[in-house]
Amino acid sequence: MASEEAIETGVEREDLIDWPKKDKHRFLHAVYRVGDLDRTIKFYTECFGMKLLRKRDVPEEKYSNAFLGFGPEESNFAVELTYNYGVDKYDIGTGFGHFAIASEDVYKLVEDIRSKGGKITREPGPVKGGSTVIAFAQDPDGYIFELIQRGPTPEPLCQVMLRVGDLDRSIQFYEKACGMKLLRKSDNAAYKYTIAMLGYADEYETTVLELTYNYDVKEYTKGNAYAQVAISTEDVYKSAQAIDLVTKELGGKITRQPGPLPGINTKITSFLDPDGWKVVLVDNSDFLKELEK
Ligand SMILES: N[C@@H](CCC(=O)N[C@@H](CS)C(=O)NCC(=O)O)C(=O)O
Repeated sequence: MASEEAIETGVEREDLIDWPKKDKHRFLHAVYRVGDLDRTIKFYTECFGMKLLRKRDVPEEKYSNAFLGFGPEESNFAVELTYNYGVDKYDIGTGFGHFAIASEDVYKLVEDIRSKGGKITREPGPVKGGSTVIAFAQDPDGYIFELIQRGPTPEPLCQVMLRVGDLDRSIQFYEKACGMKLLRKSDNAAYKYTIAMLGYADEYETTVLELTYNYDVKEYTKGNAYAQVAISTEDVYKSAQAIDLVTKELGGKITRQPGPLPGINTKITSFLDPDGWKVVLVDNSDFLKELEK
């Protein structure tokens, strides 16, 4: 009897370990806080060419959201801005890196941003130690947007960059907990950093998570501005069990047990990665229903 139980548990465990790779995932949106929703909507639509996709006000909880991006949320990544009533300033911390926008002409984009009063913090030109043309713009709350020159793409909102203290541990975590693929890892010894691109498809076609390790830097501050990235799943319950196993091996923890959100009924689960970066998994069909409303 005891051995039968052990075999059954072993099978279940194998099934859970395999689940994140079998699950159907997609990056849905990055969630962060801003001090003035209209100011950011104006900046992103005028300077970056994003579209305002939807807005909602939740007065019971004293916050509003605005979703912006380059295409419909059914197929494209979006930013979910959160405005908390009465809070006009946040601390971005040192760990959050940037969001990125791909453009066919970064020089022209920079000119346009400048002419609309936007702030450029790094002039366009080849990335240090490489050839890709990049620039950095800063939004009204201080969030950095890397502008990356590349050919036409179905997903211009192409990266969320976060800094981590142990790159291999993070790669393993996102592979095992979220079923991501390591798309590229590149070391830039001259500038003392290594990056890893993780995601679900080609980095030029979809949004990816870019993790940066700066040599010898193990910890960063998180501030209170950037919140999380949301990823779709077919089964929040099974995902949470799988993630729980991974956190026992690599660190991190489940912060919200799987289940429907009060009021909107969308099933979610959320967790922290080993560096404390938050991820929320959202039931895919509930999410699509939410968009229909
Ligand atoms: N120390 C940097 C390491 C990452 C990094 O340097 N990334 C490249 C882009 S992949 C960059 O920002 N280069 C700056 C430049 O070329 O001016 C950080 O933590 O942001």
